[in-house]
Order: sequence, then structure tokens, then C-alpha cells
Amino acid sequence: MSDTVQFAVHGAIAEAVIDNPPVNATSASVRQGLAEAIRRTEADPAIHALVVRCAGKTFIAGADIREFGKPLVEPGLPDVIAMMDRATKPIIAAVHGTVLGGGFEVALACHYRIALPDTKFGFPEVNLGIVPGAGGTQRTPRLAGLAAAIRLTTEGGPIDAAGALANGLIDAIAEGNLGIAAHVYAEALIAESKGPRSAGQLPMPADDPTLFEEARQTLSRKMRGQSAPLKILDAIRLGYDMDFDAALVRELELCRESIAGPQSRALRHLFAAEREVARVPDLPADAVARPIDRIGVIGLGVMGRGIVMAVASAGLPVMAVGLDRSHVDAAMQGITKLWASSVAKGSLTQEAVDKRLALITISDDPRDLAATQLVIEAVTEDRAIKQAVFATLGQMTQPGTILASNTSFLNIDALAEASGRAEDVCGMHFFNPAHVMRLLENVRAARTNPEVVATIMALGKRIGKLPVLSGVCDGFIVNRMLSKRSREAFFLVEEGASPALIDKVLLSYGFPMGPFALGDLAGLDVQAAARKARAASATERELRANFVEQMVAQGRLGQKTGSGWYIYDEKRKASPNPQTDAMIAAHAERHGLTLRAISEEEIRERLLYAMVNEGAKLLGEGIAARPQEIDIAMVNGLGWPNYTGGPMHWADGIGLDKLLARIERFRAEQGDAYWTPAPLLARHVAEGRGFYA
Ligand code: T1G
Repeated sequence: MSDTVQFAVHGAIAEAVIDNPPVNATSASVRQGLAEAIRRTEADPAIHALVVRCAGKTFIAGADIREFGKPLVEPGLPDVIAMMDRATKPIIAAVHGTVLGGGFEVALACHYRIALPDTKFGFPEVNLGIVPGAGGTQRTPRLAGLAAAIRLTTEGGPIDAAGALANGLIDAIAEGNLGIAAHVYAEALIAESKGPRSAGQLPMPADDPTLFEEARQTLSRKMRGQSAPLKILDAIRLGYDMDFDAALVRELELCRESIAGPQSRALRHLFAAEREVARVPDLPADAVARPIDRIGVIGLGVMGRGIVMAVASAGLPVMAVGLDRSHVDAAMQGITKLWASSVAKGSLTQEAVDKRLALITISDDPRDLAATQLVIEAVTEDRAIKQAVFATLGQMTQPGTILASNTSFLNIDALAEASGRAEDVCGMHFFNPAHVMRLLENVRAARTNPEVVATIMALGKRIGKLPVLSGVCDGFIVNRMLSKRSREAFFLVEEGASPALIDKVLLSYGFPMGPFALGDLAGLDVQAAARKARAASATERELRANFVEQMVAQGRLGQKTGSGWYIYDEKRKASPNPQTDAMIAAHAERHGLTLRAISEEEIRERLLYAMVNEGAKLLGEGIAARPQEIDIAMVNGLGWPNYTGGPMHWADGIGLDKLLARIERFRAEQGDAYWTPAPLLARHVAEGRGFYA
């Protein structure tokens, strides 16, 4: 038998138990073991039914992603599934944990399905850019109807056991021990002489072209640029165009094409990278996370409130400390209002909100932070103020209490010194809105204790974030790379590219919005303040491109005043702003600049290559340990389109030699100050390698 599938016979019932940690993926030995179990069941006249279940914490969570792109080891999953479908004795899937992708397809090909109550089912293939390839798009509509099938296969979200039962995807919910329940279920089938049944023999539900069209439109908007969701709709349609077996053959072809395509490669790269960044490469083995069960947040502005919400939402008590009573009250009102709107929308229950609110203790006295084990500082982004807060925190909290700054640009090493306990100090840089955005840049400062690093990486995950470790530098990973894009965007405007064209180029590359629409949304006053804070390190040309300051001086602050780069109507719909054109023309005139027509290609390359080059510098300086940190941070922090795999993966696809040649050309045109290639990039090109290999 196989080393991952145990076969046993108990009376008239055979059992195949898959044990292939960590997630019981259908690796080659599992497929072989299942095929063998079916053969033995069919061959032995004393066996009347077969139960398929899994050891460990979950039923099969899908095909084995690590086998993709390698030569197929027989039998393929569709072959095993066909054997199940055609078996002459009933096969019962007894499932628990997460029944995903190929695992869901195995279950659907079994003749009966029972599940523990907390089981979750789903087709996450779409998140990996893949069309399900083992019958998922054909059996699901036949069992659950068209609307449910479209939703499950194209959106990738889970359905719980109760939902699966209501939708006809499972037959029963089992209580107690799953193995025993499955045995009892199989005995009942045998007693009632219920034989095998195949979902493939059910008719397709009535066709509904409107449903397909609506899905197509929603997916084109929500998953803009991604090919898999639309291909999955095509795959479902096969059920109407040909018979079941032919549809399965075509579905498998679509699946294989999708796996071989660049989008799936990029999305699978991100899946692996996300897990990789959780493992900090150079942490000593004895650096264990400190226990954290009481967290403090000091500073209750927009960021502080979001952080309080994130912590309480994860079920952890939080001491929220504001400047004075009125600040604290305003913060709590803000938090309560945001959660109330979630209740109104139906995304949260009042009970859940009450639970979260009960976890928040408020105070205007930093001494109340004495009992916490970790404090996140989110006061005004001002060096003197933050240093004073760190000096206070150093005195008022116990040695060993971790002091984390949420600063975006200030030097954490300086804050660490101010605290008098540098080894306990680090950064935890959340993104706005902090209770929503998944990315968390954890920052290791010069003297941060490795235990502190281990603690904030673990804590980040516990509060539902995606923590990425960065070293100390101006802007860390995301904002430092973004600042190069902003610089190029302003320069391009000075040279003659319209803001609307620049936005369009980034939008069609796949970003959710361009830099100018983003500036209007964030507020140009906010951007002007950020530019002012960094003016000391800016070049003359960067200072000269002062469009934001010009607009602020005219009272044009973006969406909130109805005018910025664009004009906005009451519904905040943007249209071109003649004042912007006039401002750019006058600016050129004033500084004697000649405006030229700039191609979309140049715009795209200047904006994106400037970021990749900066990414290479981050790697060379060791601010980011690996390219994975950068790809994960940019996709989750800036909205770099996930189906490109992030800037570093994308750059590898272009070829670093080509990239370097363009950078050298921009250097000749624009000057060394902006386009000196990262030494690491030049080194990689000389060695003929990419960022990854
Ligand atoms: N194949 C191989 N390894 C996998 C894997 C898979 N499908 N899923 C997870 N792992 C590894 C993962 O890399 C990590 O390893 C470890 O398991 C624990 O994962 C024919 C074509 C199941 C909900 O997309 O959603 O089926 O990094 O850290 O939080 O139509 O993993 O520790 O070395 O995520 O408990 C469809 C993807 C495949 C499921 C568990 N299936 N996995 O979450 O742990 S395509 C998926 C998950 C397919 C068919 C098609 C989650 C999880 P390491 P983890 P977790």
C-alpha cells in the first residue's frame, strides 16, 4: 500500500485513511493509495462500502502545489476521481477541517458525504489563478445549483457545513467521532441497499445567461486584470455545451493551461512567499516569543484607533491611552461609530461588537500602561514628541515590556535610545485603515532583542495581520519604494505627461488607482505635510515640482474640497480639472520647462522601474532580507497587482539585463541623482541571475 494511505477492512466496510501532513494534499502517493483502496474494495466481495477520510487536522486541502510544473506521476487526480465516480460500491467521504480545491473535488466524486459541524469547504483555486481541474466546475452546479456554483468557484470563499448541507453539497452532519459516524452511516447505506450514485449523472440546473453575465461583470470589476475567474465561468458553461465526460476533459485542459500561465505562477509565488516571510531567516533558535496578553496603545488619532480596533477584534485586551479625556472620548466615539456601521451593514453582529468594546480599557494616563507587556505608540508623527513619549514609556513600563512605534518615517534607533531600553524597542508600522489593511511592517532596529522580533512576528499573525520584517531606513519598504514612484510621477508632469494619463497607465497595469487620484483621496494637505517633513533631504528638482503645495495654497485639497488634481461632483466622481492644466502650463512657463509628449511605455517604465531599483537597494542594504519581503509588502501595502507576483517577481520575468539597460538610459537622460542602478542589480546582471534565482 502507499505510505500516506492506510487501508483497513472492518466487517463489510473498508476504510482508506489519508495521512499526508501538513494538509493532506493529493500528492502522488496519496493518489496511488486511493486508487489501490478502490481497486481492493472492488475486488473483495466481502466489502460492501468504502469510507475515505483523513488523519490530522484537515481533510484534503487540495492538489499538491509543490508538484505543479513537474512531470506528472500516474495516476493523475482526475483518473482517481473517475475511478471513484464509477465504483460499483458506495464510497463515503467523511470530512473535517478545510475541504479545499482537489479535496473538495474528491469529496464531490464520492457517492455520499458526511462532515463534522465545523468543516469548511471551498474552491480556493481562483486565488492561485487556477481553474479547478477535477470536476469541481461540473459537479458543483449539478449538486448545488448555478448561483452557488458560480459563487463558490469564482470567488474562492468558504462555505460552512450547514451551508453545504442546505446547498446539497453534503448529505449529513456528523456528531462526535467522525470515523465511527462514517461507519454507522455506511452500515445504514448497506442495510438500505443504497448503492453508488454519481453527481455527474444529475442534470445541469436550468441555464441562466443573466447569472453568467452578472458574474462576468462583477468579476471584471472586483478581480480586474485576472484571467482565472472568467475562465472558470467558461468552464461551468461547458456543462451546457457537451456531455459530462467531455466537459471533464475540457475542464482539465483549462486547468492545465491556467497552471502553466504567468498569472498562476505569480499567485503561487505569493502563496509561498507569504509563508516564507513568516520565518525570519537569521533569528537564533533560542529567540522565543514573549507571552503577550495585555497590549497598550498610546496615541488615539486615526492610526491609534485602527490599531486598538485590530487588537480588540483579535480578542485581546487593550489599554487605549490618549492625550486627555476629550481625545480619548472622541476616539471611543469614532471606534463605536465605525463598528456600528459594520453592524448596520450586517458584516458584524452587535454581540461581537459588545465583546470587542468590553476588551478596550481607556485612560489618559500613561502610567496605566504599567501592566502591559507590549505598547504600540501611535502619537503625532513628530520626532520631539515621539522621543518624549518613548522616554516616558521607558520609565513607566516594566523592563521587558516591548515598545513598538507606528512611525512611518522617523528613525526608530533614535526613539530606542530615548527610551533607555533600546533592546525592547522596535517598529510596528500599520497601514491605514489599520483595522482593515493586512500588511504590518515590523521593524527591527539596531539594538532590538531577537526575542522582541519573534514576539512581534507572532503577535502580528495573532491579530490577523501579515507581518513583514524590515530594517530601519527612511520609509521602510513600502513608503521608501512608493516615494520613488511619487518623485517620478511629479517629474513626468513637469516634463509634459498629464496626471490623468499617468493615472491611466498605472490603472491599466493593475493598481487600484493612480498616484494623483490617490493624492486627491488621501488629501493634498496631508501630502504637502509629508513633503515638508522630508524637505531637508529633497533635491532642488524635487522641491521645484511643488504642485501639491501650489494646490494647497489655492485651497484645493483633493476630494474633500471637491477640487485637486481632478474635480469631484457630490458623488465624488472625478472629471478633468482645467485648473490643473493651467497650473502645469504656468509652472512650465515660470521655470522655462519645455513640455513634450511622453509615451505610455516610458511612463510605466519610469514609475515601476524606479521602484524595482529601490527594491534592489533595500535588498543590497539588508533592509529587506529577501525579495519575498518586498513582493509581499508591495502587494499588500500598496496594491501592486497580485497577479504580477509583486515588483521583484515581475522584474525577474522582464529580465534584469533589460531592466538595467533601461535604467542606464534613464540615468543618461535624468541624471545620476535619480537613476543610479542599485549595486545589487548590476551584480545580478553580471552573474546572469534574477532576484530569485
Ligand atoms: N499543496 C502543498 N502544500 C500546501 C498546500 C497545498 N495545496 N496547502 C498548504 N500547503 C503547505 C503550506 O505551504 C505550508 O507549508 C503548510 O502546508 C501549512 O499551510 C485539482 C488544481 C489548507 C487553509 O489552494 O489555503 O487543488 O510553508 O501555513 O494556516 O482543482 O494552507 O509550512 O512549508 O497555510 O493552517 C487548491 C491552499 C490547490 C489550498 C491551511 N488548494 N492552502 O492553512 O497553514 S489547487 C489550495 C490553504 C487544486 C484542483 C486544483 C491553507 C490551509 P510550509 P499554512 P494554515
